[in-house]
Amino acid sequence: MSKMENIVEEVIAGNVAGVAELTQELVDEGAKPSDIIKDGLVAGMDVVGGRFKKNEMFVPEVLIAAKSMHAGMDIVKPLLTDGESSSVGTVVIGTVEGDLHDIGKNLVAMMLEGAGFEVIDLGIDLPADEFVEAVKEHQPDVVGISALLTTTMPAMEETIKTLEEAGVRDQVKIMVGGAPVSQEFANEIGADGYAADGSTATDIAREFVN
Ligand code: B1M
Repeated sequence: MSKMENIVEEVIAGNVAGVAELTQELVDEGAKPSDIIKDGLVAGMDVVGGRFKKNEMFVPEVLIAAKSMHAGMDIVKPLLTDGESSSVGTVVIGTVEGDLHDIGKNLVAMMLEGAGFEVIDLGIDLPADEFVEAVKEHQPDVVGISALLTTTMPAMEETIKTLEEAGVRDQVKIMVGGAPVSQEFANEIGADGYAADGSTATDIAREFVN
């Protein structure tokens, strides 16, 4: 097995020290940082995403896999040259106003990072205006909105309306998700996409930027 294939396996296993060590070895051997990201770290998280979707891996394992992926990213990111961006696109993500749930949203953010996106996580309990400010500041490709309460679902629609009123709605694709959210609801409020889990969220975000 090559060192690159080893990185994939160690990311899946969530071996933080192992991923860091292998990444450093590949760097020392002259491997391209962008190749290490694409063929090692992101490839590993792709497998993790697929297994999570099929219930073959669970939340704690995904979190530790993401941590190991970050250990490698920390080594290679500073080495990327100007023309060698690691980012396939930018996603601004957050949980709507009145809602404090962030475990699922964090997981989605990590999966997106694992897929090579730059993720700006705005946090929780976000007034619609904060999404608008973030779109103006970061010019993302995708805005991700999460809600876990039936009572905060209307804030998703409010957020989309506020983005429209601010004149920035058409600059971005909007993805919504969270346990009570459905494709039907996403259509109703004018979102561009709905994802039931982090792996689907990365697939949709990839479609958005391609
Ligand atoms: Co709350 N809570 N909670 N809670 N909580 C639920 C959601 C609830 C279903 C529990 C229940 O009653 N059975 C219920 C909601 C009922 C409803 O609205 N129909 C509920 C309630 C009522 C409340 C309070 C009102 C309780 C109270 O105080 N009386 C209160 C509200 C606080 C507030 O937000 N204002 C409250 C508080 C809390 C805690 C703070 C204690 C804690 C949150 C801690 C935190 O997030 N940091 C908490 C928790 C942990 C839960 C449960 C147990 C677990 C949620 C979770 O993290 N799931 C939850 C019951 C349950 O779901 N079994 C519950 C794991 C996570 C990986 O899944 O978040 O679904 P999930 O995310 C998934 C997908 O939904 C999707 O991908 C993720 C990964 O697969 N996804 C996206 C999520 N966001 C996405 C965004 C995307 C795409 C996909 O694109 C942008």
